[in-house]
Amino acid sequence: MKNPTTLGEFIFECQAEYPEATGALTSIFSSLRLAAKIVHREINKAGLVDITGAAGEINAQGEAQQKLDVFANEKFKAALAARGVTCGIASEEEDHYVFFDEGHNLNAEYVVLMDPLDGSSNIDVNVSVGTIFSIYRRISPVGEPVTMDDFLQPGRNQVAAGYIIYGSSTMMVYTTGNGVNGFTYDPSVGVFYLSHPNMQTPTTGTIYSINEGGYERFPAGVKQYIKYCQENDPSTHRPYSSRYIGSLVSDFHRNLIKGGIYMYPTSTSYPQGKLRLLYECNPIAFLAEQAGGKAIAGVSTRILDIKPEKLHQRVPFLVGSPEMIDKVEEFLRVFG
Ligand code: P6P
Repeated sequence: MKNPTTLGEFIFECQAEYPEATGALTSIFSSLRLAAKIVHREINKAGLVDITGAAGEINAQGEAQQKLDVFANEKFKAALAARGVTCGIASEEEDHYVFFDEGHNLNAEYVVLMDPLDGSSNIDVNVSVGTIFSIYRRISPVGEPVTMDDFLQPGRNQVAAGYIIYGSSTMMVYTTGNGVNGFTYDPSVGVFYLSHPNMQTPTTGTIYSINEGGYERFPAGVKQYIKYCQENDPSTHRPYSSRYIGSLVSDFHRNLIKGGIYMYPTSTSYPQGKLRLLYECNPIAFLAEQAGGKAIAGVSTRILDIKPEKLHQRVPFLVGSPEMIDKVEEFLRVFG
């Protein structure tokens, strides 16, 4: 087999197709790649907390042990600030957006939104977690401080989006609007290799992912769809399989490859939904659509068309194989 393509080579080859490209996006991906390697290393020794010290304690080296989501946020923020191509970030770990006001970032044209470690509560039980990122061109004038409008853009404006999944292997999966590609990390050489070129999700599937413990609190249409998934009908390969890890990136990644649907609807506990529009739903929806899937918040409500109003806004989220999304949308249209 010829030498596998590395993430760096792939990004460089993609940039070469755009003579006008400045290399700024390439540099952002280089930052994300570096931070991903650092977080990968820290997560993979999390099981040794009693040696390295739990979050908030002083570890054997006399360093304050950070919660891993705080650690991840700091590493991604520092890596993005260091290259002079990002003028600001928004993060689940930051109440407000962060303006990179050092000189070399003032003329940067991109903003990055991220969930630095989604599902981090799963780390203590050794379940895979992920980093989710979303990249936009700023709309405020270059050279001036970023504004909230730079971050409150509809998801269809995204320049790029992706996730890093820290699972049985660490992978980066991303899109720049020309399909979805997956790269698997080889920690022995510190390189991400192209392992999943041009990822396309199956048009339908037999996996549904939802926290069924909330069943009584779901909208009627979601309840009806869950019952539909559970009915015995071999001609449509039902009953489907229920698979729910409790880690969005992991559930989405499995469904992206095998086909399936992930749902986090409104409920009495989360009347607006639980997941965050800007740095969870929009990037995952961009990936889903680029891989042939769909992502909606409800009937005739495409995630990528929602105009955000707040930085940490929550929305209902249904994402996955297009025929499965169409079916649950039909139930929502009929039953509400
Ligand atoms: P619940 C993790 O906290 C997360 O944001 C997603 O990664 C995951 O799919 C969901 O929430 C799990 O939420 O309410 O089912 O525990």
